[in-house]
Parts: sequence; structure tokens; C-alpha cells
Amino acid sequence: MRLAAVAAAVALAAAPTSAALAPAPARIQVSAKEFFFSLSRHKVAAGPAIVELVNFGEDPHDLRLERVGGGRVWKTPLVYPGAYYDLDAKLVPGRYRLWCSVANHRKLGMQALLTVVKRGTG
Ligand SMILES: [Cu+2]
Repeated sequence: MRLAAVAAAVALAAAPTSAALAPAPARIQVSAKEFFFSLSRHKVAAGPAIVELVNFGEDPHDLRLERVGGGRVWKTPLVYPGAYYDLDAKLVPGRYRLWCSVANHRKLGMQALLTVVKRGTG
């Protein structure tokens, strides 16, 4: 997956200027451990985003992402200790809830909030 991303980035860099005008995806890293989520940032600009779940814990975890007020729920598969998963999402302005859907992990504290602002206002 990482190799494919690098290949895509190289292809983009070599593409004509029109492709270069597409916004670069925002990146948010979510560190998972028993039992909390730690976000690399709490505010990003709207548009394409790569939300990376990294499991620093001892149990498998996953990531669910949903805009407050409803809508699509973005999901990662189960991520095992020491592994990571890059979720490609497209975010519109608003507040988003992130949580782990494994067992009762959300209740135990594996949840967080992310604010998405209009591009150019963050
Ligand atoms: Cu979990």
C-alpha cells in the first residue's frame, strides 16, 4: 500500500501542471494504545485526507470516523499491534468523531474529535 502511494506520488509529480493543482491530502496520524487515541493534529482543512491508524498497543484496534450529525462512517480493518493502516477519506467542514469499535474500547476511552475547517481558513 505504501509502495503504491509512493508510485502515485511520483506519477503525480511528473504529471502536467493541472494535476499539480489538486490539493495535497491532509494527514492525520492516530496513535492507538490501551485505551486511548492520540491525534497528531485536531484540526485539518477540508478535502482529501489520509487518516493513519498506528497501533502502538498490545491488542488489535480499528478506527471509525463519522461526521457529527451523521453521514458516511469511514472504517479501517482490524489493525494489529505494530501495524498501521492508511484510510483515504474525503472530509467536508464539520466536527468528526473517531473511535475504536472493538469490544468496549470506545467506552474505555478510545475516542477523539477532529475539526475540519474550510480550506484556507485553518
Ligand atoms: Cu481498540
